[in-house]
Amino acid sequence: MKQPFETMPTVLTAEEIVGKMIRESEKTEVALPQRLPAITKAKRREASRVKVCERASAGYLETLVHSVPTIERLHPFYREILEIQSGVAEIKSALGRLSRAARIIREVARESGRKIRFAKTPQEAGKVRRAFIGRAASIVRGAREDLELIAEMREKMKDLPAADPSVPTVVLAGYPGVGKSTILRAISKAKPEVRPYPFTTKELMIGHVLIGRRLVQVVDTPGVLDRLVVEMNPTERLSIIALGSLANLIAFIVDASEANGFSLESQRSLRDVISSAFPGKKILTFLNKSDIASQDQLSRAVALLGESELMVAAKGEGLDEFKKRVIGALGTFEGPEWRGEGF
Ligand SMILES: Nc1nc2c(ncn2[C@@H]2O[C@H](COP(=O)(O)OP(=O)(O)OP(=O)(O)O)[C@@H](O)[C@H]2O)c(=O)[nH]1
Ligand SMILES: [Mg+2]
Repeated sequence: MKQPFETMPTVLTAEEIVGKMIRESEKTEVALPQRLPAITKAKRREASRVKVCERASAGYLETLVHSVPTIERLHPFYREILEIQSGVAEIKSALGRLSRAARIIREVARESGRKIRFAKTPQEAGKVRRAFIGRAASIVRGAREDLELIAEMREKMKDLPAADPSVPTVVLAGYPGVGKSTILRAISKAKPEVRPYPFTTKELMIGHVLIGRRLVQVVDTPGVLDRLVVEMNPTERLSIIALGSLANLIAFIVDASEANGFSLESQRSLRDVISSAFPGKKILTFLNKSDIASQDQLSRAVALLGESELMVAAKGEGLDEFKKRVIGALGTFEGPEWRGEGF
C-alpha cells in the first residue's frame, strides 16, 4: 500500500539546480562535421547548451511540481495533515510560482534560441547562451524559498503511514502513557515505541489486524490531552485528524491505575471531550493496567466510565476481548468509498 507523498523525489535546493545546470551545459558536446563553417558549428553548440540548461532548470521544476500529489484529490486525512504541517494555501501558491518560473525559463530559452540563429559571429552566439544561463539561474534563485517550502513539506509528509480508508479503522485514543502503543504492538506486526513515560508516541502508526476473517486497521496516536484543538501542538493535532477522518470506531484506553499521572476523573472528561467533538463516532472504553490498579481505583473506574471490561495489555490479557468488541462494534461496516489519490 502506498501513501501519496512516498514517491516524491528529494527536492534540490536552488543552488543545486543552478550548479547542475552549469555543469551539464559545460560538458555538452555536439558531434559536428569538420567541414561546417565556424559560425554554424558555434550556433549549434550554443543552441544545444541552452537546451541542456533549459531541461536542468525548467524541466526539473516541472517534474517537481508534478511529483506533488494533487491536493484536491487527496484523502481528507492527508489533506488535513498537510494543512497543519505546511498550509495547503502556501503549498499551492509555491507550486504556482514554481510552474511560472519554469514557464518563464522556457520562454527565455525560446527567445535565446532565436537570437542564436540570427547571431553573426560565434562570439555573439556565446554571449546569448551566457545571458540565458544568467537569466535562468536568477529565476531559479528567485524560487529558493518556494523550493525550501516544498522540501520541508516532503520531509514532513513522506513518512506518514499508508492509511487505507476502505478498511474498517479503529483509532486508539486516550491520555499519554495509558498503553495504546502496547496494545497495537500486541495485536499487530506494527512496532510502535513503548516507554515507561508518557508522550512517547509522536507520530501516527498503523497496524493491520486480522480479526476472524476481517481485516481491521488499528491506528496508534500520540496521547491527547483535553485541551482545545487550537491550543494543541501539531503532534496532538495528528491524533485529532486521525480520529476525525480515519476512525470508524474509537477505542478509548484508560489507565485504571492512574500511574500515568492522570486521574480517572480527567480521563473520563477527555472521553467526554472526544465524544462531543466527534458526535457520530462510536466509542468503546477499555480499562487498562488493571494489574497495578487498586480495588478502589477499579471500582471508581467502573463507576465513572461505565465499563467493567478489564485489560492488562502488557501481559496480553483482555486483548481477545478487545478484538471481539471491536469487530462487534464495527458490525457490517464496509468502509467508505474513496476514489481519490493515494491509495
Ligand atoms: N502494569 C502495566 N503496565 C502497562 C500496561 N500496559 C502498558 N503498560 C506500560 O505503560 C507504559 C506506557 O505504555 P505505552 O503503550 O507506551 O503508552 P501510550 O498510551 O502509547 O503512551 P503515549 O505514546 O505516550 O501516548 C509502558 O511502560 C508500558 O509497558 C498494563 O496493562 N499494565
Ligand atoms: Mg504510544
